Amino acid sequence: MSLNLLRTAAGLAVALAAGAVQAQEVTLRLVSAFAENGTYVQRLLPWIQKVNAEGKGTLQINFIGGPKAIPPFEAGNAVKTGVVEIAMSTGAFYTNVMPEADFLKLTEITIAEQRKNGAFDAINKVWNEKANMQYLGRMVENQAFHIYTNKKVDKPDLTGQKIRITPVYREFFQALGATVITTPPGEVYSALERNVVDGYGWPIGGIFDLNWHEKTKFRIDPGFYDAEVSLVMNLAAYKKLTDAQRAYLNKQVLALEADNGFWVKFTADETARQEKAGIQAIKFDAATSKAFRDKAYQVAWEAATKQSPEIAARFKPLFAK
Ligand code: 173
Repeated sequence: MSLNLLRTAAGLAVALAAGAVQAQEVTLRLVSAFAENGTYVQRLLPWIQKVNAEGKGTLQINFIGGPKAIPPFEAGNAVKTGVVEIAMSTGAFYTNVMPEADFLKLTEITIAEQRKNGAFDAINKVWNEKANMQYLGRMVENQAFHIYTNKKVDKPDLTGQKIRITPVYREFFQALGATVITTPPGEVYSALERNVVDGYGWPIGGIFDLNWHEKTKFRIDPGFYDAEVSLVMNLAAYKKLTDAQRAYLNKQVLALEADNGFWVKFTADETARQEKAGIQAIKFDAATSKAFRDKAYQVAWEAATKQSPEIAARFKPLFAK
């Protein structure tokens, strides 16, 4: 072979290799069901940056936006149908895809433990079969839900109160006597401002994201359930990834979960910040607090069992402490 021919052959080989590398890079679109300026997205964006920096030639994530891109209660459907590949959302926002999605609020163990005890696989079996989704991992935990209200109570009784909800709180708040109104987070501020509601359900963290503290007088303790915000992916798109791409994505999701200790400190920080903002904590005695929490779980598991007896029975022992 002449030197020139050798050079051409070598050049061709390099070009082919580069082409092959490019063919192995996939870009996944990701939408958030939560506000872009909120804590969840603010933790997600640096993760996406890291995924993209370390994933050149393998996998890239294109963040397409929050509720302005796709309404929060539609993000699940967008993943199911493949309009986007990945959503950061919570089960309560895609009960229109499958009612069981909301059961994830009932986990009493960490996502790390769920991966060990079989809960994670059990979740994925249902998500694969019923929603055409892969449940990639959970990025929010250790965030109990609370009742925030402008009407003071001295016992766990919401009679006469109108409370903003999502499916998370429906049965429990109704059992406490409340009238409930479902809205996405983006409508809570104006509902408070216009006295359409007296209060709302939300986790311990995040009420400052959309300025709700300006319209909030009381928080009822204790908290109940655990706010679940997760990454879910269109199953066909997940299966279409190469083994290397799938392994890379799962590795990065595990790294994200490994940082979930953040939420423990966030609970303490946000509790203090609420107090500073003048939000008064309403507390009950120990027996009443226990009965309140027990009732929250009892009512929700009853509703889950009624909704989907077989799946509720499968999840319950795996979600328990
Ligand atoms: O209150 C809500 O909108 C809700 O259901 C939720 C779920 C997880 C995290 C934050 C809020």
